Amino acid sequence: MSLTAAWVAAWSADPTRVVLRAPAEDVAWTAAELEERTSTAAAALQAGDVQAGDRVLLSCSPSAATVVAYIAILRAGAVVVTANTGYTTGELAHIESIAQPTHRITDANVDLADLPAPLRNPRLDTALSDAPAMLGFTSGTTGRPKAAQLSHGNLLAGARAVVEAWEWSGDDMLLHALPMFHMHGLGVGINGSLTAGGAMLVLPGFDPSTLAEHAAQASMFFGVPTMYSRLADADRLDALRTMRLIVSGSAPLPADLFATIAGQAGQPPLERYGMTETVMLTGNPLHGERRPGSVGVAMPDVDIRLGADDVVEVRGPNVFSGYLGVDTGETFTADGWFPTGDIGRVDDDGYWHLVGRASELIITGGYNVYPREIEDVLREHPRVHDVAVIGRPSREWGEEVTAVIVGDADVEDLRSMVAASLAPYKRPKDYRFVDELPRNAMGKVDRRILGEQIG
Ligand code: MLC
Ligand code: AMP
Repeated sequence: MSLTAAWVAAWSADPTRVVLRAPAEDVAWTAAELEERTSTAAAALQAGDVQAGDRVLLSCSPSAATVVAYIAILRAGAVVVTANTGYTTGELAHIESIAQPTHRITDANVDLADLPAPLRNPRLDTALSDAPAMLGFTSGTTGRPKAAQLSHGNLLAGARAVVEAWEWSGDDMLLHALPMFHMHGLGVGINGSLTAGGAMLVLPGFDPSTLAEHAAQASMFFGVPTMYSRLADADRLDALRTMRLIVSGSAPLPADLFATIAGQAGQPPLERYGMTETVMLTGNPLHGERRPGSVGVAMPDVDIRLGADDVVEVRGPNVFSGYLGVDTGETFTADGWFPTGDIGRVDDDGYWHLVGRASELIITGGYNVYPREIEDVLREHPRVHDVAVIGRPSREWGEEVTAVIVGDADVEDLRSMVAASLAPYKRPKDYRFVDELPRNAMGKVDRRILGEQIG
């Protein structure tokens, strides 16, 4: 079954229910209206020569129009290629060179007004379960993004798992304040809500006071730890008290922040763990103990084990089929499991804990950054002789991107070089200068010692 056939079935079960609210756009659409708008939009895409299997770049800010465009691409049988709206021209060009999209939807044309009149007899919701639905970009160890291929079946399995685990129903209203180009906002937020037959209230971005203003209408909120930390700083966590469920993910939730949320929001947050390649993998229980510092237990239908070097390995209907253009032998183990790159352990009660990462990945505010990509840009400066980019602990961002330079380049020069080629969240928040970088016997920079040295 296609993901969208499941959504159409959920809409037809209760067509008069309001399922999409977007106060900033004055939107309050029933299931029947959302069905009608997305089928018209899908038929217009087909009239605009979007064929089944074509790739459509979707790089838009959160809005009701973005939700419609996303659903329409899938209903038309095309593949959604997600891209951060903050990417520079160079970053976007790299993504396009891999994904080769035939069409592009950005904030400038998200209303789809430039398309021809909708086809009269569109072919909608006919994709098979193993047909590709999404290319999600994720930074590879080389530092340049790779395209993870997810099928309708993968996304549907991922959505059904969270619907079951969190007892998500048609009575729920999700307060959606996440970006709509990542697994958290799309695969969990939008796909989960549509699969459950529930409703969403979409905000154009995250801001503590706007969130607090709309919280009373909603039963669920999903955020990255930075969002909870900002709500705490703004003294607005208590707005979440009326919610049935508050979930944190995409980055580690520090135990002290867990305790602050539990106290001020009147309920412990449910921390869960996922990836672009796999949708959701584990989560703390809906009923039962939510353990600070733990990502909980396996999601329904997900198998999880510890592989070589304590890397977490997973398997299940939610797990992607591979990266575009990369041999699956390089991506999966010989017996078909996906090594996540996260180092884990299981405690005596079967709760999983993530204790590190096999790669040098930095997670800042829920976004992934690979040091190599930034180092490559900084190295271009003639007065940078050597450079290492590391993540330093940060209360606000979890980890803060920091460039450590050997050389005497001007910091403003470096900032403008970086701004010309990298999205804002990747740009170092701090530049430090040292005489030499600590290296191990293999000549590799020892990032742990470097972190200790610069404090
Ligand atoms: C914004 N900035 C960041 C940043 N976000 N810097 C580092 N890390 C980030 N995450 C920059 C801005 O460009 C700006 O730079 C400055 O920091 C302050 O901006 P802001 O306006 O205060 O930021 P804001 O737009 O409010 O964004 C903060 C945020 C956002 C937390 C709302 O980062 C966010 O939405 N994060 C969620 C990411 C996410 O969805 N991850 C899921 C991945 S899926 P300057 O220089 O202009 O001042 C995944 C799987 C799973 O991981 O398990 O879910
Ligand atoms: P992405 O490639 O953006 O999908 O990011 C996936 C990565 O985010 C995972 O491999 C983990 O390293 C990290 N991650 C997601 N959820 C959590 C969590 N709850 N705790 C710690 N790390 C997490």
